[in-house]
Amino acid sequence: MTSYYQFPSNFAWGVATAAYQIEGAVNEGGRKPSVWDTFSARPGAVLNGDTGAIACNHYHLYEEDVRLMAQLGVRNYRFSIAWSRIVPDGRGQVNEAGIDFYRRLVDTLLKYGITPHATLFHWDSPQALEDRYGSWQSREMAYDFADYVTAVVKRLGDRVTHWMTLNEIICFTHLGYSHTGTPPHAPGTTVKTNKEVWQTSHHALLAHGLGCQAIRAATRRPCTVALVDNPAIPVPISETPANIDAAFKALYRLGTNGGILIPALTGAYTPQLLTDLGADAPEIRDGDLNIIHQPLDAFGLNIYTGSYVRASDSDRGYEELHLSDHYPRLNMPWLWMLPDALYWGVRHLTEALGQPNLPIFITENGCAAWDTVNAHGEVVDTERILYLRNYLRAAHRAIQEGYPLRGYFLWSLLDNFEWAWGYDRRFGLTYVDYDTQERIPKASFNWYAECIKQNRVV
Ligand code: GCO
Repeated sequence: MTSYYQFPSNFAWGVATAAYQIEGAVNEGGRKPSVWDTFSARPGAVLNGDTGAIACNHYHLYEEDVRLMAQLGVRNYRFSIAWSRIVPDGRGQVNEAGIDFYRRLVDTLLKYGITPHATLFHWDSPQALEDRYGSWQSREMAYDFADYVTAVVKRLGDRVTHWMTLNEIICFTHLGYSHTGTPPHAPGTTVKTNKEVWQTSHHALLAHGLGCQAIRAATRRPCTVALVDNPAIPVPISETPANIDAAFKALYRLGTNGGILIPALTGAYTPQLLTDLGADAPEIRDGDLNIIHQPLDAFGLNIYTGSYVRASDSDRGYEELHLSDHYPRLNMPWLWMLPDALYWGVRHLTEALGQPNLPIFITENGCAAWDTVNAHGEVVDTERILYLRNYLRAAHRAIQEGYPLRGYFLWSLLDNFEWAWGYDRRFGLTYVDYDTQERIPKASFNWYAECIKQNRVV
């Protein structure tokens, strides 16, 4: 019998989480507040007044959670390190108790044969730096980030060799500071001009570049360094040469790609973006683009959805197609079911950006479904299986066609604190009963375990 959708034997199967979304224990082990503690405490900022104060209590239950991963069969785990556990005031004194937590976690992972992939920043910046200079509004943030990275890599670089600098720059810059953006994101500061918004993402790019340099300078072992981004992914409405060409053009312009993905990978902002922004373009100092454009060992793509485009006679050469209210969605307003985005995301990086040898990891993919525990104590999340199966088939296609897709981290191991949506939206393979902290593997957990076991989409 033929086995369909078989993956290469060295394909890296994994799951992903982030510190503030799962750890809880916000006042323990010397941790000080992050902007997300402050933001979520503000009435009306987060749905139902939820905060990450307890979350999945992973800080205490990490051993149980690593056992869950072992049961799932993943050999790779992407998690994030909380800056304010390591350097509670944002700069200065290193808190060794914070390091110890991640050392315990990493050692447990290694004991179970699971490779740790650490993200150094997943949105929870120290409140102290928000108070001092407005976090990403200041260029100083990039330098403080690099010092924090040095502190981490010096201490954990003997056992962690896969590093990711920043997660999804657009979310903690444009969605955090934009005067037009909704929903609000931490820290909820509304700056006055679009130029100031673009300045925050420019500072984040600078932090990425300085962070890469800091990792390479501090590591004691050979390691890999990556950036994790969630670019807007143009998907040709049909695969004609003209529509494919339109999608390649759109990659440089859609969303904020031209000022985040493109400079990170090519060393230059999309020129037309800067022209269009005019006086709203960020200040880019001499040498910044060289710092930002660091050689990378891998690139992490978070892909949940995409945008359909087709060829057009306009100056841009493409047209973005509107999705109607009837287009299938999972349980988030932005979560359009668009599996081909995964294939196109990989292909765009390789082809449109001309990086044939850059290993690509899907660092997040997953969905919120409408999970409930049934009378038998089960969560039968068939919508999630439908979603994942189709996205993994698109991943398979990319590999079949020779694109360098090396691994996949499903978001997420557990239901968790979904930012401004609090605990209302569940993205986990494992259901979390927040009253008891009981973990209940969903049907999708068993489905994914079988995919990993058979090394194919089942
Ligand atoms: C991200 C987010 C995750 C979200 C997930 C679902 O990196 O996009 O960081 O933290 O929980 O994307 O919205």
